[in-house]
Amino acid sequence: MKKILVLGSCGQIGTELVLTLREKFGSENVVAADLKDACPENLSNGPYIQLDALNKESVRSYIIDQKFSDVYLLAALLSATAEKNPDFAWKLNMESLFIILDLAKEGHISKIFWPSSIAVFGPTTPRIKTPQYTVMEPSTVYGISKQAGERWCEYYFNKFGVDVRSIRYPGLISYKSLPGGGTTDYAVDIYYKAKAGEHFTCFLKEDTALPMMFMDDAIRATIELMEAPKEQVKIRSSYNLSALSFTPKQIFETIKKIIPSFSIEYQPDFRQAIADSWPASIDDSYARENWGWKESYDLDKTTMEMLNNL
Ligand code: NAD
Ligand code: AKB
Repeated sequence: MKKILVLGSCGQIGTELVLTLREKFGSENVVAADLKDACPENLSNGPYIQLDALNKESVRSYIIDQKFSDVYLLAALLSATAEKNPDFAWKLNMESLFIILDLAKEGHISKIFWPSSIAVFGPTTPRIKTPQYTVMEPSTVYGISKQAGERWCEYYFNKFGVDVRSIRYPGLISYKSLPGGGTTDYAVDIYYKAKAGEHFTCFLKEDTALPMMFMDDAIRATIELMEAPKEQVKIRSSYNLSALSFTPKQIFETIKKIIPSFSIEYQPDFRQAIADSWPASIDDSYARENWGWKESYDLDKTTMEMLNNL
């Protein structure tokens, strides 16, 4: 029987991942863990523990004691927040990963999921249909930490046989939990404003295309990758994964078809430079070929889900 720990469980991805894993593997077998002292209401259908991913002794003793088979490590600072606190972003994003990789190397964990991001790419990367293997010169501290993390994951797999699996998520769109300080957050905020009948001020220019994905697709991809037979997981750095690519103007027009009075203005801030350094679209043919990935939400379907559920 699986026993799963989701560390960094109270954020945008963790909230939905924990709920889906609990449906699949049983609530009592999926422990949510986060810095937050109290379990949020929406995760109260199963076990919760306050755990600091940087507290090496606590994380080690808890994982060794509880004998987890799978660990999903989600604690991190995202792109926009990381630029404001680069030293701490590097510390959190790297040290938490080493604690978990070392536990797996010592045989205390069977399988790790660690998310990477389209932020591993940089201004010198081909922007359209960015290939799996290409120039990678990230210009943000977040992207540098994700690229280094990918290299270490592959190293631990090759040298020590650690079964670590990873996806380069695009920007994720969801309604159950707010995003945590990224450059793609505008594509969630815009739905909140539209639904509230308010004007939206976008922090990116109208023609800035970025890769995106609805959360249900991202959660399904994550679990499909984790459940894939080991021999099908041929990439141990991180898989490119794609579903949508759109600009602020395109998402606005999709919403306006449903809410004709919705209005927008564009006031780019420091996040514009981050977005400009990232791909506009992603080639994810390895994920499709290796473990059968296929998205099911396009932009119109995503918009319907967001507006119906917010
Ligand atoms: P988030 O900011 O919404 O959530 C992160 C969670 O980690 C929060 O609940 C926070 O309290 C917790 N946390 C922070 N420091 C911690 C610590 N020291 N110990 C324990 N918990 C801690 O982030 P998210 O959007 O859910 O992202 C999760 C992972 O996925 C991150 O690694 C992120 O880089 C990656 N990712 C996210 C996206 C996206 O669009 N959401 C895209 C690409 C990659
Ligand atoms: C961010 O914008 O920082 C994240 C990501 C794409 O990694 N959503």
